[in-house]
Amino acid sequence: SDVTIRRALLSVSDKEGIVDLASRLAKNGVELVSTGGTAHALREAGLEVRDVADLTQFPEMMDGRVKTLHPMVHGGLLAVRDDPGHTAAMEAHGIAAIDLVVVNLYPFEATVARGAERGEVIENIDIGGPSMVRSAAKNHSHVTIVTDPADYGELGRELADRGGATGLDFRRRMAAKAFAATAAYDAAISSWFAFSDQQAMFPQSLSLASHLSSTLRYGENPHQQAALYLPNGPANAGVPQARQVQGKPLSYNNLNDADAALGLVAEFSAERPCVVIVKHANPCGVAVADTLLEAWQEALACDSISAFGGIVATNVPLDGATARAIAKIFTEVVIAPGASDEACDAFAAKKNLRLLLLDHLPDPARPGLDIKTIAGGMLVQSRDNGVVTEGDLEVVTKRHPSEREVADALFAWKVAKHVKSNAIVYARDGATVGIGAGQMNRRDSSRIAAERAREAAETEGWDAPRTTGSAVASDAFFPFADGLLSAIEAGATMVIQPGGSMRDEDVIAAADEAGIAMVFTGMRHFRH
Ligand code: 93A
Repeated sequence: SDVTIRRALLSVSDKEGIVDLASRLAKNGVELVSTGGTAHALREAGLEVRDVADLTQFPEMMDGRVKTLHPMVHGGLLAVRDDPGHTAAMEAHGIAAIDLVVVNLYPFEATVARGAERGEVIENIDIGGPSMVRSAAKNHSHVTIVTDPADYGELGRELADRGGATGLDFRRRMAAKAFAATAAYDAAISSWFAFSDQQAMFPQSLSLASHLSSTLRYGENPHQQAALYLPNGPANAGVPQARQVQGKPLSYNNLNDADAALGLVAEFSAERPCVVIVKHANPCGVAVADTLLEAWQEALACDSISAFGGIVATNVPLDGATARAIAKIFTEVVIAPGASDEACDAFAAKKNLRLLLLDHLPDPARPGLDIKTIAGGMLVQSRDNGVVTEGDLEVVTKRHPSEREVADALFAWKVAKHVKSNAIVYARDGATVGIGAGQMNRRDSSRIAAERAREAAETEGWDAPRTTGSAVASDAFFPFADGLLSAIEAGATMVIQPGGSMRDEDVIAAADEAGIAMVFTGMRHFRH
């Protein structure tokens, strides 16, 4: 099954290593055939090359769009060498066999990535290249196809070992790689067509192709298998890589929770230290304060029961005092943009605690994709990178909110964006005081959040739950006044919500009657 290479067609966009490879082939007495640019590069290196145009008796035409799309090329690639019908056709038309094809394609993704205009992107859709790749790969019983400069070395060794021939194993492996390359190439093109008008989806959509990064011990449950995949190409740009400094390997749930915690804490500017505690992918305590230690204490006070076994994220580097306080309760993961030596020492005794450090926090406004699988397919959407600022707020009640209420409302709103729907978040003085997550109706989320605040007051020995005088955020509009009424009952004096319900008037009337302030954001933050 060894096939001796007598004639090779070289046509590469990435010219790296091609001269070395061609010299080697020439020394073995292989006839070299090439397209314009490649032929030029080889001649410059002093090699003897035959132009494809000479083989086809047609000039390269239409700005190179038609160079190798010709029966003299594809006949030479596709002919089954031991089929009498095929060899008769070769003889009748003067078609000579091509034994080796070295092709790499027009740089479509790189052209898109550098922001080229539509016309230039289209011109970089390679047609002739993939056709040769597919012809050669299909006929790998007789033809060798190499598409990746990283494989030139192995091709050289194969030829050396087998006296100028390649073995079937090698050809089959390279053919598999070749079809993977053309499949990925076409996937990139189709993504570009689908999303080139949507800034947020593209070019991230090109990078749905990913590679296995590591296998995990198990998935969400021990009977499920799991692995971490990372996108190929530029999708990771701007997202910092976390380094694990200590602790057991990260589990599937750890990674999921740490991502949720990091995503939320990154919403808060480093001007004020912020702590986020996450459990089961929902925040159970979030606070900003003058010091990181205070922020930790306030975040913990929101729901110290749920914080047990939680994931903690900070928006500023960890200091010793905060690390010692965190280390007092059982914590699965701590993730932070750096930690002092003192902080690292505080965690060192907790062998199981996984400490993850980053150089900087990810930009919450970055574009990107959200992917989830459904039976038989997957759903892809652009990330929820929407941000609401004070200028976006529309006051809809008679009473206008105070400055403190607005600050608490915007804080609660940021948190609510990261809470599973239906999300209700009470906040006061820069700390969450009650969080209701993942309920099927908004009134239940409201009640649970208020109940949490009552329990916290009992645990901490406060006179009253901290929902008194709080701002409350709802991730989507209140469809009825009842959800709002339970928030008023809990003592909220300010409401922030998207608005847009058919019954907005009822809801506004209920707010006015209670004398509270309410603002509409005009943006919804469902999260499922
Ligand atoms: O424009 S094409 O789609 N039409 C062709 O017939 C064709 N043949 C080879 N592109 C074609 N190629 C591509 O040209 C190859 O895939 C390779 O990327 C490139 C090499 O051109 P040159 O040797 O002129 O640099």
